[in-house]
Amino acid sequence: MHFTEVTIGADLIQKNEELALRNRELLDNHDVRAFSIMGAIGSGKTMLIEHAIERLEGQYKCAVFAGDVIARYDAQRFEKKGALTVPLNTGKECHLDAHMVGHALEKINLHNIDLLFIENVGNLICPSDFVLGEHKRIVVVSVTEGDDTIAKHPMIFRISDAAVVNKIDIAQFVDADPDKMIGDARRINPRIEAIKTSCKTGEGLDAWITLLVG
Ligand SMILES: Nc1nc2c(ncn2[C@@H]2O[C@H](COP(=O)(O)OP(=O)(O)O)[C@@H](O)[C@H]2O)c(=O)[nH]1
Ligand SMILES: [Mg+2]
Repeated sequence: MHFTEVTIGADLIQKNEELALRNRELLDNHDVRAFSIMGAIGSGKTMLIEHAIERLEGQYKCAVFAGDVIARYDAQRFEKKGALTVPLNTGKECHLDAHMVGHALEKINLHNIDLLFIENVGNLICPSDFVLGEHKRIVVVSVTEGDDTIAKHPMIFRISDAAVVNKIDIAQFVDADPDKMIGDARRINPRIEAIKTSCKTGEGLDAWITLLVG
């Protein structure tokens, strides 16, 4: 039997990287700093961005690309906070890619923006391979996913610049050790900035803001 092998993945990822470079150039030309916010479903990505918009109001003009299977729910939350928002429906796709982000960039006036948050689809696997043109890749997990969740998903922590362990206010109720999670992230990626936060009590939110604009 004769096989012709086709490697689709590598082509796709290379094409994505080219488009991401274009996005990055566009952002740099307009002095816009972009954050990719990745992480599990329900880990607190949207809420962390909401806090950032609130705390940075008056100092930085923020925009958000709300990426989700159905994006309007988070998009409405960001709009309520006064941020320029573009919902990005991914349908069956489990991650954003540079092509989608490129189109979203065409929809906004970059002259009016200082910071751009790109909330990715909630999961710890698919977004790893797809750079978007962002300046900083941030992965969010919460204690409710189990304190072994970082050890079980090393790849996304390897490629991220920062990790946020959120919902520390309820760690004791789910038998999770946030310090173990921080330790796992640093073991997997010694260069990672790792912080603990609670969007409910406000603990760690100063560090969250420093991580963004410090
Ligand atoms: N107790 C607690 N709940 C939180 C915290 N952060 C977010 N939540 C809740 O977790 C749920 C999911 O948050 P959301 O920001 O929508 O998560 P996303 O899916 O990652 O965007 C919401 O009900 C939030 O109120 C936190 O620090 N502590
Ligand atoms: Mg969300």
